[in-house]
Amino acid sequence: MTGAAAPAIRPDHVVPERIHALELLREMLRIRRFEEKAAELYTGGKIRGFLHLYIGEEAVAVGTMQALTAEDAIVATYREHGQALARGIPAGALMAEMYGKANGCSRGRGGSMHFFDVTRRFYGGHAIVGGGLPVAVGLALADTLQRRTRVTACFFGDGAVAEGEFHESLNLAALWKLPVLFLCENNLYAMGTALARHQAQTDLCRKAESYGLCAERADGMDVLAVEAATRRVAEAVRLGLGPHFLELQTYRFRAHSMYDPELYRTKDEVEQWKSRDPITTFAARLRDCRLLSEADLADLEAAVTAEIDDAVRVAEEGPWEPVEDLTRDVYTPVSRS
Ligand SMILES: Cc1ncc(C[n+]2csc(CCOP(=O)(O)OP(=O)(O)O)c2C)c(N)n1
Ligand SMILES: [Mg+2]
Repeated sequence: MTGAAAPAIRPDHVVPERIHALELLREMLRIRRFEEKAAELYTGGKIRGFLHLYIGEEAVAVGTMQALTAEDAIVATYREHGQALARGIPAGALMAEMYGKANGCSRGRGGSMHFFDVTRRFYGGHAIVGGGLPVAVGLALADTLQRRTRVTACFFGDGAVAEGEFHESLNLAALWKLPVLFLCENNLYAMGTALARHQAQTDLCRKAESYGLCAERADGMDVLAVEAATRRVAEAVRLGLGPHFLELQTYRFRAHSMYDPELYRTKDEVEQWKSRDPITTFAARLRDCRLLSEADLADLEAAVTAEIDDAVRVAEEGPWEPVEDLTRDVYTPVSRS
């Protein structure tokens, strides 16, 4: 520190515990740097297929994950790199998956949109909008029938509320009081369509309430707010109070996928949201509270860079699936001849 006067701690600042705060920051940085590297590798032709970046939304994956235990299940969408990293799937297994290598978390058969890791109870990665919701209801039903006290956390976007599965899943979960935590990542757009252009009712909590769920919303750009809200609702689900709905208001800074001319939003709007960047605002807040020094930040960045470099190495060195495995896991009727 130089001799400059230290900034005052603002009254609206809740001072988090230092170790935990640095962990939250580190997790968000891991996601940001992992995705920046993925974008670079995509441009270089190392990663192919679809790639949907989560940049700008990191506080949602990191904040929510704090409230979940290793026993809980996670179901996510195709924009799931952040959830997978925050859940603890090694970055190398994720990078290798995007390369299509056999050491990827889905053996290279899923790619960016289909991360899967049963050992960590991470059940996708779903490319179909709304497709994860019935899976989450099924997982929660299994837990209920087997009398296990677990939560199934289901992430989905604002676009999913237009799908039949959203309504069917919320209805069944509420009817059977299943332990599902519905986590709606409302980033205002479904590809290029703003919520108000496809929904008569844009208050997503009201939609959930209409099925009998308790619903609340939180600022998805503030990792502490996300964590606090998720802890509250996850606890209620865990206590057997039925499914809950949490809307996280957030924003993606990048295009919908790697190809998107972004004609549906203004540069001004994007810049305004970028001024609320969950990483830089949280780092500034920690500096204000004197929980973070420049040296701490440099250490975090160095550790994250080393991890991402290693993930790329794991992907580069990983094997391709042998050609003999071409029909493995492919259903074919037995020939009767
Ligand atoms: C059933 C279905 N319909 C259409 C698509 C094409 N599609 C891919 S992503 C997307 C938008 C989804 O938006 P949202 O749920 O808000 O998630 P976000 O991309 O904003 O994270 C659409 C329509 C699809 N994958 N599945
Ligand atoms: Mg969306």
